This record gives sequence, C-alpha cells and structure tokens, in this order.
Amino acid sequence: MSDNNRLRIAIQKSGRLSKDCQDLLKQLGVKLNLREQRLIAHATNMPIDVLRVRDDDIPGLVMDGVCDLGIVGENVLVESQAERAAQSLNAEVTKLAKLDFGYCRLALAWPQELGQLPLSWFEGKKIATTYPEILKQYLKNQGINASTVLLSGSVEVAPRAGLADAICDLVSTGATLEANGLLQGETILESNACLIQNPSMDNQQKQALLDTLLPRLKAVRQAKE
Ligand code: PRT
Ligand code: ZN
Repeated sequence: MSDNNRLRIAIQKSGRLSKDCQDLLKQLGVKLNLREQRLIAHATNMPIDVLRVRDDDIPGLVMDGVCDLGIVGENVLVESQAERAAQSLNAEVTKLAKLDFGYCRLALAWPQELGQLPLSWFEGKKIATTYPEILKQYLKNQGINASTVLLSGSVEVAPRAGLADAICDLVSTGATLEANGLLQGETILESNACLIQNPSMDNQQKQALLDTLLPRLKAVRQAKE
C-alpha cells in the first residue's frame, strides 16, 4: 500500500532530462536505489518516492495530485496546460523553480532554399509540430491562419516528406535543422526544465520535508553561479 505521507516526485524515466534530474535529487541529499525497470524508486534516507515516467505524463500526474512534485520541460508543461484547459480539465500547478538544465527553444523552421521569410508567408500553410496548442496560440496572436499537423517524432523530415510546408520544433544546437536543410526562424517559446508542485498538497509532513528541500535547491543553484 502506498504511504500518503511520502512525498512523490515524478521525473523522466529515460531521455534528455533523466540524468540531470537524478543528479539534482542526489545534490539535494535524496538517496535513491534506481533499478532500471522500476516505475517507483523509494528514497532510503527520507520519505520520498520517485516515479519514473515519460515526460509527457508528468504535468498531468502533478495536476491530478498523483504526484506532489514533478520535473519537466516548460515546453511540455505549457502544451499540456493548454491541452487540458481546452478539455476543461484542471491545469493548475505551482512553478517552484526554473532549473539550470534542459534549455531549448521552440522555433519555426522552413526549407532553407526559401531563404528568409516574413511571418505572413505562413498564411494558409501547413506546419508540422509536436506542440500544436502552443503553436495555435502563437499563430492566433500573430493573426496568421495556418493549419497544424501533429507529429510526435521526426518533425524535421515533414517538409521533405511532403507532409507540411514548415515545422515548429525544439532546437538546441541547431544541428538537426541544418542536417535536414531547414532554416531557423522565429522563436515561439524558450524553455528550461522546471520544478512544479500540485497546488493543493495538503499534508504537514510533506510540506515540512519540502521546506527542507527548497533551501537546499537554492544553495545548489547558488553554488553553480
Ligand atoms: O520518452 P519521453 O517522452 O520521456 O521523452 P521525449 O523523447 O519526449 O523527450 P526528450 O528526452 O527528447 O526531451 C525531453 C525534454 O528535453 C524536452 O521536452 C525539452 O524540454 C528538453 N530538450 C532540450 C530537448 C532538446 N533540448 C532537444 N534538442 N528536447 C528535444 N530536443 C530534440 C528536438 O526535438 C530535435 O529533434 O533534439 C533535436 C534538436 O536538437 P539540436 O541540438 O540538433 O538542435
Ligand atoms: Zn515525451
């Protein structure tokens, strides 16, 4: 049976944020016995359980109160909040800290043979993305009518494959865009990993533990500056 007094933290199981999340928990003094296939890892020195899941599931787990805390990219958080709001589901979280890893930007890109393009070029075009809600909101704010094509991977091949005219995807070094003959345009969102909390966590023991962890997090971040 699960112990309701244990603080539950959701992190990415395997991917770009996993190692940094595990390192951060270690720096906060959380001792974990991470066995590869386990969904839940119990801390051995404090009442903390770490759930290792796909990053896309993290905002929902925190919003629904299944987990008290989560570490996730702001890109995934903002998309998930917009998606849930559209379905009239609770989309509230408290952002406790912006973390110093997972930086990337969500940007528009198009075939480089088209050269520099004004935003008005996108009118009536098809844009492939994994982040349709963020993109739709951006296009609406800019007064552009374009359609979105949802792809959960390999977004960068969409123009070449004839699936879309352009893309809106995450970029860090720009190497993927370059390798696919795409030119980077407008940045729609800048993103870092962040620590989020369920706003209705109502448990004194968990709160007391969180109150000891947050100053440690601050100290870890200051030590890096
Ligand atoms: O399996 P799961 O669903 O958990 O993982 P995932 O495959 O959805 O995510 P993952 O592990 O790739 O990324 C997790 C998070 O890392 C993202 O949500 C971002 O917050 C952050 N992040 C930081 C990035 C990048 N940098 C990044 N460069 N996520 C993805 N990319 C991809 C991008 O989509 C593109 O394909 O890397 C490619 C571009 O990189 P560059 O360096 O060539 O520009
Ligand atoms: Zn994912």
